[in-house]
Amino acid sequence: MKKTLIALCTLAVGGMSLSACGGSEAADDGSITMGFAQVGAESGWRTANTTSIQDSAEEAGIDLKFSDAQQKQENQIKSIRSYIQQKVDVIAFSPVVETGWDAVLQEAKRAKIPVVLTDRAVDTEDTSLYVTFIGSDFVEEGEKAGQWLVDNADASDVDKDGAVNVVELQGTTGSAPAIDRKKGFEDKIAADSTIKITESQTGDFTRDGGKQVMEAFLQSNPKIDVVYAHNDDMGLGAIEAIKAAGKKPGTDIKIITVDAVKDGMTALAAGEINFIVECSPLLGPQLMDVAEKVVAGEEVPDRIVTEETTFTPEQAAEALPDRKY
Ligand code: GYE
Repeated sequence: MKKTLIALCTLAVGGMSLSACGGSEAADDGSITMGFAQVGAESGWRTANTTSIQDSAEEAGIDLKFSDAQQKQENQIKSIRSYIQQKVDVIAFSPVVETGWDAVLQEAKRAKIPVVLTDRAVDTEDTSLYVTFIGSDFVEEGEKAGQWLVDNADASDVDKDGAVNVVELQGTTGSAPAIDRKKGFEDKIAADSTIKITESQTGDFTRDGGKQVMEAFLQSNPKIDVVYAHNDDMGLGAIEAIKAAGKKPGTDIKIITVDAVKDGMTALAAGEINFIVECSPLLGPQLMDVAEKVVAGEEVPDRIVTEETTFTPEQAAEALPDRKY
């Protein structure tokens, strides 16, 4: 399905720039201004994502206004409002949580500024509020993690008591990747009745959050066979907690994570993580390409899915020398 876009055309009259279609206004030199409202700097993934966006904007000659919301929705809303006031040509953002965006997106729509979602989705009935969503299929990522466990459950049950006890470190509560990675994982492990999620709490996608939640899990659970962390950073925090409890990560307790950033891949190659589902943060080039098309009034697909793979320890060791992030 394609969305037809209204061309955002500009007219230069007597040295002034007027917007012929109302709303957004390209600079006189024809260059594009993008306002980007980033989630924060919570993880290695996010840092790589920010670098990708900044580098690709520079390469494309797009003037980027960038803000870091420190994982707070109200900060992202403020940034988006300020981009509307500044009459940028296009707004892009990675919504920290799924719900609560309709009002500000209506304001952007009224100002005729197109909005591109990157990385995370919003939950709204009105899909006319954004042009397209560029990012991963998080349900599929959760499914890949769950399928690996179903296929390797025997090896994960270190006590051989017939039960595979999984603790889950969830991403930010209410965020698309936390909701979808949980769902995909649960759907797959349902095929094996010996696998049970015994604990599930948010570590907010941070290393410190993962460490603290894992410390609490270790204290209250005598038998943990598997950690499923919604990102590498929380898995890396869990590794610290497991070591501090005198156990061997990857051996005494199996660890499955999502992302495949360099630190995660290093721990995987060293056998401290057992399996990583890749989630690519390199969304910058696609975003700039889409922004150029949207501002030019061209059609773009309403969903652009990122291609990604999975890694075992051997595959991580092979991929690491060329890993850029
Ligand atoms: O997996 C995590 C980050 O939204 C896909 O956010 C992104 C997630 C990523 O903090 O590391």
